[in-house]
Amino acid sequence: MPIPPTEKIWMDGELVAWEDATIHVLTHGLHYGSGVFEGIRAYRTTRGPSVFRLTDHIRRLFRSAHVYHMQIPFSAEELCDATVETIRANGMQECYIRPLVYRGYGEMGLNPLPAPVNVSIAVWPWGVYLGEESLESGVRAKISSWKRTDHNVLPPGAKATGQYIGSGLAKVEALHGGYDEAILLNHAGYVTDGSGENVFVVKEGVLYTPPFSAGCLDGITRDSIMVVARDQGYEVVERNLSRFDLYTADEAFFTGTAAEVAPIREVDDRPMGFSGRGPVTKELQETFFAAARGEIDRYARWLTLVEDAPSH
Ligand code: PPE
Repeated sequence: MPIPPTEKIWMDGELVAWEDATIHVLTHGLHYGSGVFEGIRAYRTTRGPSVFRLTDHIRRLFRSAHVYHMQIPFSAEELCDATVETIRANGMQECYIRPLVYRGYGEMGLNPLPAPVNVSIAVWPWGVYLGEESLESGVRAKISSWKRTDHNVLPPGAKATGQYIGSGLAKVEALHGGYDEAILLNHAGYVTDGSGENVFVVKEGVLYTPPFSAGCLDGITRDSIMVVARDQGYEVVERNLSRFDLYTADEAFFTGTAAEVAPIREVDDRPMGFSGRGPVTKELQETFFAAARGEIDRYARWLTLVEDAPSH
């Protein structure tokens, strides 16, 4: 489905009309993937829209930019304010938010340093990422023949636009095979993450997820789920997972801003112990949504209420 247009997009400090948010075809980032980005969601709460873990996302954006020698010409605070301003300007109650920092129009060539650094923030309604049914019935995942980039190929902890071309290969392979999502292994054969989600398995009431050293993104939803799970009394272990661990889990699920908390029903045609949404997944999923919707005081620190934020 094409992106549903909203009113305004924030570009380098200005709100411009959606249809005017265009760039030159010789933009560096378009040729070489020299950009970094974030995916953030805002949820409806009884106190108006609220951005989930905004400062954590913006901090990760700065870390990603730092790795690629990009000097963002705004402070983290300015980008947080700009995010809120963009949501407000579009009158969104719930939306997906896409901040993008990219090498713009300037010099061509592989040295990115002479090209300017541009920043944009767009918001739009993005429904259930892995399909309407996914949050309840779960998805069918396939272990990809494509490997996740090694730490010395492209740092997996930096959310760079260019690296997602590899995630696209994995995603298409999964879709062509009749699956919903891909799970990528690293070169040692251990699980890293999905094409755009972190992975958890549940075995005998304990949660397991790969460590960053395996080559996954330091997902903010992953972190939220770890906090929520521990608060609910679950043990959460970060350790390398093999495909055997996926095939023999009681439950498994993906976490991500776009995907939210999506149960994995099968991996490589092997149904999970609980085929569908298992009880632990359901409990954590419900708690996650309640936290994001401002229903749990304990997690109020994760919310940035759009109506409370200063306007400029
Ligand atoms: N791993 C990868 C590779 C990844 O891209 C994401 C986010 C995650 C894990 C989960 O991270 P977090 O969102 O902080 O919990 N993927 C973003 C892009 C999805 C897209 O299709 O574009 C997202 O979820 O916004």
